[in-house]
Amino acid sequence: MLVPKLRKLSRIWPILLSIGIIISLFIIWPRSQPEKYPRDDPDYVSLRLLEGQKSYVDNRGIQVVVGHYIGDSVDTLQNPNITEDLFSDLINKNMFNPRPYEGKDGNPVMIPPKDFLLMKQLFHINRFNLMASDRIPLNRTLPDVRKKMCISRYSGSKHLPSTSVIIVFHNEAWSTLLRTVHSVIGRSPRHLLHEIILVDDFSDRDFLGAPLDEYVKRLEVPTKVLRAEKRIGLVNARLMGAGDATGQILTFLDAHCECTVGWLEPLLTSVAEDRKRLVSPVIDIINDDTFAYTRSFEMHWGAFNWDLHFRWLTLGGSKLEQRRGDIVAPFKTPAMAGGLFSMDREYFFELGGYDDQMQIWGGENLELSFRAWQCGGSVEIAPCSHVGHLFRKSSPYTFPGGVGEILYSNLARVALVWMDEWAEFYFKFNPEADRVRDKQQIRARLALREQLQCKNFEWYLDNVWPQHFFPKDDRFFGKIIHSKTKACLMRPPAKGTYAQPFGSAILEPCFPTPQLIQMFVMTPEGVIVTDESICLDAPERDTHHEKPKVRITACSGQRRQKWHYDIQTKTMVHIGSKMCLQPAAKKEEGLVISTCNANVEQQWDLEAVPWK
Ligand code: UD2
Ligand code: MN
Repeated sequence: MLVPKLRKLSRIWPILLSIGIIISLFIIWPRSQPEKYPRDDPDYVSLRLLEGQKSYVDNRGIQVVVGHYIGDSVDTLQNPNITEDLFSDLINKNMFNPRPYEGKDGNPVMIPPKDFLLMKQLFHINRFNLMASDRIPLNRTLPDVRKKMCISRYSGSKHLPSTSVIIVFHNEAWSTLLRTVHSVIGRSPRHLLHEIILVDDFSDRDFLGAPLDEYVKRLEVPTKVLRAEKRIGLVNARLMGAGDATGQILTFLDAHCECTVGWLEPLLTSVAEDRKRLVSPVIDIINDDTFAYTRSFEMHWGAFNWDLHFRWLTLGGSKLEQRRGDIVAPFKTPAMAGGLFSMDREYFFELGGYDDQMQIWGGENLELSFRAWQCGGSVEIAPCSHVGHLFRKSSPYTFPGGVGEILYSNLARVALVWMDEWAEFYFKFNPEADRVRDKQQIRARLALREQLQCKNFEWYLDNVWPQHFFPKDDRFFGKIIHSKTKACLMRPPAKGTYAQPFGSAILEPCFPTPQLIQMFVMTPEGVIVTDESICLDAPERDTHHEKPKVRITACSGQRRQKWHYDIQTKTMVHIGSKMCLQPAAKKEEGLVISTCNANVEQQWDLEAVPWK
């Protein structure tokens, strides 16, 4: 009975298989294509790579803003390909199985089509391609991505203080965790490594227990594993590591990084020159799908948006001019991404360590950045130091108590302790944070601020981030309303999951309660800016169009983004072209500038909205 059936099958299975392969190739092949490695243009950033992450790229492709999106926690039922049993079986297995040349020089890993199903199932565990990671040796080679000048600049760094490297982790994969460790050992001068401290934040994977303890004993740099007795979150795990460390400098890394040659010397040099500096490397991108290594922009600094989410912004205008002379010198940044930095150990504690009331994930990077700046320290990026980090689209682990509750509580603490009037702005437009505001016990942190005699947030904005796009008493904040139609100027709404706030400026009916997407700041310099550092922009000369289009794009500081509001005529004059803002003939075409004519079409009302 079975035999003829099998025979029949044996005739059609090659056909089925080839169809399967062809379909899979179509789905997966384009994603596994090697990224064009930017050898020629050192400041090229692979925009395609960033696409899946929260990334905003303006039409000229200069500005890239990457943020982290937190997804839900591990939920096996969401993935139809995987059963509870299979999942619990898979997560405890260490399937590390390196092949000598896989991922070499930071190249992408190619998974053979026969493994695609398992690959997808494994992806779910850590929210990155675990199968790819498990095929790459722990000591894979990476390109030297530094500018040439960096090599001579740091060649004399023999007498630097040494560092304790602290890596905290919760349920990290074996291959990514140990590739981090081996890249530290393999690419740092031995005498600069005091020790490596791994802090296990209550992981439950078998292989992260005794096998890890055994493994680290064999390493040539003293390495220990500290273990939390309950889930304590990354802030308390880092505090645990820092408390145990004995090196003069602390260097923190996430548990899925790869350091490139020469990464450590610039960080230690900068801290050695001034013990009150917190110094981050340039964070390159390890692709979550292929593990390809891509060099990232050096000319980005860190800041944050109106929702207090960390953002990379392009270093523009005068800031860039100042750097012309010495493009590899470390530069000051308003905030750091959080995971990768060096600082003096004693200064870390003098400055108040971390806010130990912050749970699990989020907020600590801004808290530490504000505290450093406001209390007499500084935050820098050393462009000669490059470390790769595996950016994921969602978080793989649980957030006990709920993602929202945890993240908003952490951010509420940041705002309440450090941001003065701007805390009110944050709470006003972030009801989720407002809801947890009163639960925060912050007395100890306010006492710290007092004791360290820290400066206020206005000082921070004025001096550390003068290009900021937050409201302030010297500028307009509110709605820009078309007088005739009573419609509100609005930035283009986000399309799908990943916001793309560039495009045409549009006019829509005003929301009854003020919403951030209809709020604009107009600075004394005449820049009309909104959240995410995007500006109202029009060409100074456009010989092709009688009524050139007005766009919303990355702020550039250029004259094409300067406006003047005439209270008498109620017109919004574009300074570069001397033309006036008005709606386009067709609504879907948004806004244009046109010869000023005192027509009611060109009249606008600026309706201030109280923000504090
Ligand atoms: C970024 C930072 C990260 C941290 C975070 C905000 C970079 C590259 N990464 O998010 O360091 O500042 O923003 O909080 O700048 N972990 C624990 N216990 C937990 C949760 C996480 O030990 O309960 C570990 C985790 O295993 C990892 C590190 O903390 O090694 C950072 O977590 P992440 O990689 O999920 O954060 P990431 O890179 O999205
Ligand atoms: Mn990370």
